[in-house]
Amino acid sequence: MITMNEVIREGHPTLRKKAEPLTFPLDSSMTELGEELLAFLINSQDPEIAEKYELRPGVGIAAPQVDVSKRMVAVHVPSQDPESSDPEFSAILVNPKIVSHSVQQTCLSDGEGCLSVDREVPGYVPRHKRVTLEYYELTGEKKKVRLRDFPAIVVQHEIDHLNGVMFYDHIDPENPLALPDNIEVLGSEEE
Ligand code: 4LI
Ligand code: NI
Repeated sequence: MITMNEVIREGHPTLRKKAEPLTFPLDSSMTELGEELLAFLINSQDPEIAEKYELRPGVGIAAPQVDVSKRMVAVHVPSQDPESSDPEFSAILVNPKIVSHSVQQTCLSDGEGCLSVDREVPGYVPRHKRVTLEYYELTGEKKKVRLRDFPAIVVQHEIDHLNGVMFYDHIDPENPLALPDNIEVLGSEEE
């Protein structure tokens, strides 16, 4: 089982490397890793399990965050509708690639967090509001999906990890709360 002990933190050189593409068929160590990454997210979102194992909640994790420099990520975004138990988007993505995206940008009103960053970094992280994503499942099946808003943000954050990019690289160092043109702030209903 993956716990926070397996998650490397900022300063570790693997987080700044470009991860290697995977080839199919995957070997069993890589399918197991994919399944473990997704299980980590599901566990981290369960209040009892998270408390017991001291897991920090997350909706996305990339293989480089457990020091495996391969192009694999897991995403598990729960439904916004508490009535529904189906997640909004849940997948293990192998060799994911954004093939097109909106001009419109979005960002989280409260900023982004990362399992590899043990501090709060204030500031808006501009992301594409809509993305078309191509990836492979663990079986080698090719998929193409369109995502928007929070799931799209999460996928962009995780693909950044495959390229050695951290979320705060995107924050304007002069004015962290500056909003670029054509951006929609997501999350807070206030203002
Ligand atoms: C408990 C159970 C407030 C602060 C609001 C928590 C189940 C921040 C937001 C969760 C913030 C779940 C999240 C991400 C932010 C903040 C990630 C809570 C887990 C909200 C996911 C990858 C950025 C993703 C919205 C510094 C570990 N996740 N919140 N950012 N949730 N979560 N990111 N931002 N401010 N990070 O962190 O998984 S993309 Cl689901
Ligand atoms: Ni991260």
